[in-house]
Amino acid sequence: TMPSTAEVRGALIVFEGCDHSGKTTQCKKLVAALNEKGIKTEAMRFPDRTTTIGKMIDGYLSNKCEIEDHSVHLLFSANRWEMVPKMKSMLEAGTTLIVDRYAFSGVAFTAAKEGFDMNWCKQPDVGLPKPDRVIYLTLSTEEAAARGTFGKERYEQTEFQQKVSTNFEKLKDPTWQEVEADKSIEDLHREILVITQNIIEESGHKPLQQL
Ligand code: DGP
Repeated sequence: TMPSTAEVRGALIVFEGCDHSGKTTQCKKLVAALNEKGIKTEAMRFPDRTTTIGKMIDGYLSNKCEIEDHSVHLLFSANRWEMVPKMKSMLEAGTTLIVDRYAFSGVAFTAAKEGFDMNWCKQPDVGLPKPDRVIYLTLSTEEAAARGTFGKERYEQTEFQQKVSTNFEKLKDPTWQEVEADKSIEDLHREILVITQNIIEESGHKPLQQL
């Protein structure tokens, strides 16, 4: 029978950052490039709008329905928890996961709302697999403005996004790596590819930690 665990586990790499920083584009290019190099890699994104919980979140984000702020915070967290068995089994089987947003977005976005305390916001995600590295994409204010206007989804407003950025700054720890995203898609991709290959090599023999 096939062994269910690889000798070397996959790395858990999360992308966070403000809107228009290019997270989604970079995640896609990175997954393709790593697989091409023979490093087994899969993409994940949160919120995952395909599940039952994800569909509720999608309705909320697209302003089709209202959900009380605490309640929706717990739904976003539940949407991450429901993926944990899949994440763990993939990592154990040696697959690296590239994740577009994670618990840090959860804290940064909800704590940007009136009356929310960062510590309260962190609690539902305590115990989730801890990323080996968070790649935090940053944009200068000028470049962010140059990248155009926001869409129609909830949270897509400049003032709110500024509060979110301030919150991300408070969440940084030594596992975060800040990468300036004010450059071409290809230049940024090359930089990220070098960084992630190092993380994958370093992480394989270390146990997975928890948030
Ligand atoms: P995206 O599909 O990456 O565009 O993300 C959808 C929006 O939801 C985006 O504005 C960020 C926000 N978001 C992501 N995760 C969470 C979360 O856990 N809690 C809250 N309140 N917002 C989140």
